[in-house]
Amino acid sequence: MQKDVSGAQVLARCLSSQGIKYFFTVPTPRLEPLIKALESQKDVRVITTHNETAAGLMAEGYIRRSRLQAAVLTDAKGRAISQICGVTNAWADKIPLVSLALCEDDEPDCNKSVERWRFDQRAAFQAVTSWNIRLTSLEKAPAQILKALQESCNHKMGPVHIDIPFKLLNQFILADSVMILPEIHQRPVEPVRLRGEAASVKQAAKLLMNARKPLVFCGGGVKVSEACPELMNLVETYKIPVATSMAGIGSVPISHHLCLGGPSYTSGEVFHVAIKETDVVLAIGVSFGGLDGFGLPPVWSGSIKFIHVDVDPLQLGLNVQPEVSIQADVKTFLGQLTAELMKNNFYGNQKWTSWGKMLQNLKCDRAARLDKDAESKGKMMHQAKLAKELGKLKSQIKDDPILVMDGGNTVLYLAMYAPDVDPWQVFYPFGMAALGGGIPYAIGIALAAPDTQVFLITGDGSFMYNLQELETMKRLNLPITIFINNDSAWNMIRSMQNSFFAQNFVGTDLDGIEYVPIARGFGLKAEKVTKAEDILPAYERTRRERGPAMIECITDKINTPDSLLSFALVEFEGALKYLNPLRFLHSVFLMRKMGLWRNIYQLTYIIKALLRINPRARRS
Ligand SMILES: Cc1ncc(C[n+]2csc(CCOP(=O)(O)OP(=O)(O)O)c2C)c(N)n1
Ligand SMILES: [Mg+2]
Repeated sequence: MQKDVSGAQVLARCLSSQGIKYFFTVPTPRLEPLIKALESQKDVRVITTHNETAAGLMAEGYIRRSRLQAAVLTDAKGRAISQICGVTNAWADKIPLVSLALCEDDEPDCNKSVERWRFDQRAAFQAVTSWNIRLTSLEKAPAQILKALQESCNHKMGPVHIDIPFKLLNQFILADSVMILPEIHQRPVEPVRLRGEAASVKQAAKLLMNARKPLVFCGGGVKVSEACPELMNLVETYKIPVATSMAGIGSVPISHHLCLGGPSYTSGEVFHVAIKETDVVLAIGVSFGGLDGFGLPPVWSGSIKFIHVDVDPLQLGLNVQPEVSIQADVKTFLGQLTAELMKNNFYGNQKWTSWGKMLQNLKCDRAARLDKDAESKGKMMHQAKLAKELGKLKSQIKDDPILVMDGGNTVLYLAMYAPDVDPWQVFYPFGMAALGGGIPYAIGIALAAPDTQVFLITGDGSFMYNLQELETMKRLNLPITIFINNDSAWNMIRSMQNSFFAQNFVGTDLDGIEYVPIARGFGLKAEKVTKAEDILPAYERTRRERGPAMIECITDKINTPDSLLSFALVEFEGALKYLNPLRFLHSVFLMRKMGLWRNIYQLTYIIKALLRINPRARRS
């Protein structure tokens, strides 16, 4: 009997029949049969890129927005390693990316001459995937692929890796000997509705009802669980102040009176005061990372009782030691909790209103100061002004553009000044906070939402990580506008050198780079602006026809977001107990260079947050 299907065809059919329709790759001769086979499948698109890291990030961006699974496909070894950066971002943010890479088997290897040791590729992916496998035979491949896809979308949700021995691609087998998987058109990423254990929910409700100053702290898990309405219902019914992690931004509108905003990096002292004074924190779908001060003293009060709810058991008890920990889907849990509170005829606590009011006053104080900063006049455009202007521009556009953020201070300024964003309209690699995802994310997201405009707002440093993909953007003619915040610096790092290292600037200036010719070199329309009022006309000129465009916005590198001082809090407070008094005096001596007022302002900020004192807020 004639063996009639190739390995490449078997694999392409399995993946496509299981709803994987987008593949992001860097082609190589060895991948050719698989790419050809994929392209012959119905509705499959293979997007070729210039770098495996970018390919991974594009696939991830596609999944983040479409909530459909997609794959990154690369050749082996160096090419596979290059995809790991994208896979790692997916792992940190629980994106069910399908990572595919060829691998060496005992095949004669074209790279053998340089292979001095056997590289265990699968092991390299192990740390950053929730599951991985090496295909063993074509007969078994369909079942193995199906298992991988199911593992990526279980309650833990995350990327999976499949190693494909190169020799399988060119083998032939009988079509009859391959299991035919039932055809599905798409593979949607859906939350797993896991119920919390009833006794623990009861315990959580009891703890919450007895709280003096409760706080809800929510993370990206709220969005993924589609639990924003339930969250809003809980905080509004019981008037509980709510803060979000960076990943949770948008779960509650920042302008809502009970919302304090993101963590300290974006909401400043209001967050510090809240996490020092609260006695019970209901932490939902959040993993307490470094950006959140780990949920631990000295940044958070040590006497907080935490109720921690997450669908992934590995997150529970990882940093904070919760009083009550519940493995559950956030939406399902919130339903259970509200039912339990109602069963107890609980309708809130009068004291919670004044607690919320005090925090709200702090928030308003800060908002007034931020507005003043944005209006401050200098020779160059203030970064706050740029962020505010871009927020305004975004809200003026009819079809609410999607916002992709990349950078350091650029992202902080945006989170502080941009208007409310829907959680599915804003994208950033929260878990790893890795620079450079902006351009690839924008591409993946634009492919997932072809009729929506995408705004990529990026720092100048971050823009340069993956700028080769401007070619991909142009080739696909995607409606992306890149706004570069050109402050000629790695400014988040430079700001630290400014504030804490006596302006000893080392390696953080990025002067003399002309971004407009770079973008035009790739065929993008591009303009440079130096004033906020020129942004809208430049945007309109570049948007006269479909396709990508870039607007380089020149800003003042001297500006520093005040909330960046939270870094100091995290680091200084942690270091205080080890502080050598002589070194401390030396630092004060060095700080004199920063100028008296700047010093006083920064010290007051730190002291206020440390001592939880804000007399103005307390007066109300
Ligand atoms: C991949 C990676 N490398 C380094 C860092 C550390 N880092 C955080 S912010 C920053 C500076 C970013 O500069 P830019 O993109 O110009 O944004 P800006 O801070 O100037 O707004 C750096 C180097 C990081 N987060 N990720
Ligand atoms: Mg910069």
